[in-house]
Amino acid sequence: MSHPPTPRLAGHALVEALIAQGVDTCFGVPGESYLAVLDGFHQHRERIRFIACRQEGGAAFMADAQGKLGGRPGICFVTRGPGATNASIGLHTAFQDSTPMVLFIGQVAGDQRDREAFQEVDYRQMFGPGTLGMAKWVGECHDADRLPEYVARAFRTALQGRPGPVVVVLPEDMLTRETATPVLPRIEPAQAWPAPGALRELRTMLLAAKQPLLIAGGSGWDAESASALQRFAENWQLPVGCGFRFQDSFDNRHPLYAGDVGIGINPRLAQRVKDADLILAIGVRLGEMTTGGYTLLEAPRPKQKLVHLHAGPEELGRVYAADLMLQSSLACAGKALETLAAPLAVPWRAWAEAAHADYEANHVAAPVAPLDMAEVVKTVQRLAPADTVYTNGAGNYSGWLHRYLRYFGLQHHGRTQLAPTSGAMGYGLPAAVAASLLHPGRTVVNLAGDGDFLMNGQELATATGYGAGTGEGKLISIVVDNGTYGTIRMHQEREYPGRVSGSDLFNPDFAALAQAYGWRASRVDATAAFEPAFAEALRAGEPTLIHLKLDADVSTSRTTLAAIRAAAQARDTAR
Ligand SMILES: Cc1ncc(C[n+]2csc(CCOP(=O)(O)OP(=O)(O)O)c2C)c(N)n1
Repeated sequence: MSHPPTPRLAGHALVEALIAQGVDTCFGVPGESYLAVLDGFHQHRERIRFIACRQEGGAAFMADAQGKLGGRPGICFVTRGPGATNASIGLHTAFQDSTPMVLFIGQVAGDQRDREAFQEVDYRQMFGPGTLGMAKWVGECHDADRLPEYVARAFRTALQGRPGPVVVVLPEDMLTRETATPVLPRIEPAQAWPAPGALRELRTMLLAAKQPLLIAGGSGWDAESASALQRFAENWQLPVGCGFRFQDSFDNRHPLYAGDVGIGINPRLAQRVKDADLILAIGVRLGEMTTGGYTLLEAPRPKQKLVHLHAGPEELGRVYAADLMLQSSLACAGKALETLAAPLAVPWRAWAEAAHADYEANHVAAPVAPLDMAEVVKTVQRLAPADTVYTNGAGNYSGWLHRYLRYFGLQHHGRTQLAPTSGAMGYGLPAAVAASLLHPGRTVVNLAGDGDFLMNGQELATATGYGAGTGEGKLISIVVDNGTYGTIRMHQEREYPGRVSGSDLFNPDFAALAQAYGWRASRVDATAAFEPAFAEALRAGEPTLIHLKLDADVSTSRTTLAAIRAAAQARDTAR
């Protein structure tokens, strides 16, 4: 019979509960509201580490990256009011990405509650499920003996159904109480399998289809289920697209791959989505970015027949009245789908081949001088190891990555695309730092815009401080400096041509800035200089920033600001 632990601080018990859940790394910014937890990290420093970040937004993005990479909740600790408000961007991002994550927030002592005490905020109001889109659950633990129960519930809620972020609020006086409470065992989420009747119906719909298209995505896949999904696609010869910023859900090198269904979608794929007679949306949310603003699939009743498989019942039918809805964990989905017996031949072979040919044709780019971003991305992929993790935030620069990088499918190296479907600027650098610290043997490449980068540039210090990118795996940040919030400038030229307002940027010397943080750095103005700079970064013993100077007129992988402005002016003159 095991004996209950000897009494220890609740803050220590909390750290022990995390260790029992398999956590070995937490991200955060310290605060006086949870000193007892920090003391717990000291107590158990052989088994768990606390990475001190430079801003809670960066810390929360790191936890999101941890959740995406490991499939278990990423862990972030922040202090009350100012810390929690800074961290909120990571919570929102994790919610939109369905990333399992637990945000622990230090709280004012119980006997000070509801006085608007120093930095007091009511997190159930602020982040509660009623806020829609911030957290799946907010718990506030007032009883030290019940801390393991709260941790277990937090992990279960973050993982089960549609994964997502949860918040656990920790009143300061609770954390300093003594407790002999035992920790609870590691949580494994209950898995939902698609119902057999629904699978039979799906087979009937497939047999009746002429031009089907599968769109894969979402969070909760494992390698086995991702392989099984590929076999399902192969058995039925289904062309496969990937949802916005879930481009690693299906192997982009596969002859059935059709491209990504996101911002900057290949226009031929957009047309194919519209022309399909059956859409199988497997695991992916049918959000604004994956549906072309609810136009590729008309809301609420698309012209195409729609099958939607998702882990969360609340997502099924939220917008679209699908013809068939299947609730299933993604770890089960592929395995269930591959059991559907396919006919010997399908009538859509040419359709599937054309879909892949369109994808390949979209890789061919007209050369751009002096700096060709398509070549930059292709060079990165050619030189970087196959299991490289790629990260980005928001901005037009990400369009080159999305269009020209081939992601290899989850069964090969797990998640290799860390990118926010929420379009949160500032995500990429902290996500890259986290990936590098969690997987020191893997190379991590971040592509950032100049606006995007400086939203969390301070996390360069976290990387240096903890030795990221100094081992076998390299850490490389490529900053695309066009001197403008280019995405906004593009929209301005489209809506209000020639009237630039609020989108020009003053920039530091990014290379000098990185060097001041202890990074190596180089500056590249022309395509030919990129390959040697990147090759050097792959050999280096420290993390490297490559500062790219890009003409602001090179707006996207498809058009220029001048062309957008001219079209808008012609439109306005014709009015
Ligand atoms: C946190 C946040 N603030 C504002 C925005 C709105 N926004 C979207 S893209 C963008 C500009 C991005 O500029 P940059 O990083 O320089 O990339 P570029 O578009 O020039 O390639 C802005 C301001 C956002 N998505 N996220």
